Amino acid sequence: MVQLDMVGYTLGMGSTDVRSAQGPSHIAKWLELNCAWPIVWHGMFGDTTAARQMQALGDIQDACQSLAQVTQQLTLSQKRWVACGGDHSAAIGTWSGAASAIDGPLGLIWFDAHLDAHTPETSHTKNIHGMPIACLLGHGPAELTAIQNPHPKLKPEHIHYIGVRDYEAEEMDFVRSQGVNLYPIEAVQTHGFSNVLTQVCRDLQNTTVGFGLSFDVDGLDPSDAPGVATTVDNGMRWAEVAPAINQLFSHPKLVGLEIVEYNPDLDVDGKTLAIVTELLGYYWQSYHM
Ligand SMILES: [Mn+2]
Repeated sequence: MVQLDMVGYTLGMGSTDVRSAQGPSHIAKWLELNCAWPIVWHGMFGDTTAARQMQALGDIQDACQSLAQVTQQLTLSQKRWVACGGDHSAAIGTWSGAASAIDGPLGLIWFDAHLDAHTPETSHTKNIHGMPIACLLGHGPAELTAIQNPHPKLKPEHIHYIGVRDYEAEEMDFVRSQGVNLYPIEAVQTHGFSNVLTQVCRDLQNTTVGFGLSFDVDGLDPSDAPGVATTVDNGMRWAEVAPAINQLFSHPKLVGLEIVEYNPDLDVDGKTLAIVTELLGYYWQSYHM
């Protein structure tokens, strides 16, 4: 039986609410008790010091560096993996590692209510979980843009946002000036999540050698996924998202999955954990198709 290769990012200090750091341990415990798949955890990286905002830079750099080494190694071994946060600053490590492992452009589907495209200069909160896209494009502190190598890890045309509905003008200006692909929530609701994802896949299929999915739980509607610190109303509904993502997982160019911002303390009746574990189930099953 093919094993599920996982790595944890136990760090929430990139956010105002640090408790997403507990996400990986809750997910690991649930999997241990409830499923029979062989699962290998390739480390849990992150510190629990009190450092916040830009003072957390060194700790986030260290955790992202460790995370990047794992995703790079697994990608080089042609293994699919899951990186599990933690807050969305994880993405700097996850995708720096994946990009360093593949020979050619990496694509990224960014499922999120937010753009996460601030630099320290434009950020209102100075929270690093609002900066990963800028960092991956090569904009931001060298500690975070030079993980694995000093080059930008992604090109704007290979990033596809889906479901964005909460952002500051500075990051929208940045994203637009860079030419990142953007499907705001209105577009998703007009065309349907499945059609949007099909369109994105077709594009990534033609323009990249591999691509990943960064799944921020807050992309979903809070009625489905209340267990996140930064809930935003009018999100995508899980019932519509689940079948389309399940189908995405069978795509041969998919290199890895990242799940971030799950905050166990804020969950209601285990609803969010149920979605996260259902997502993992689809992912694992896709290996056997
Ligand atoms: Mn995010």
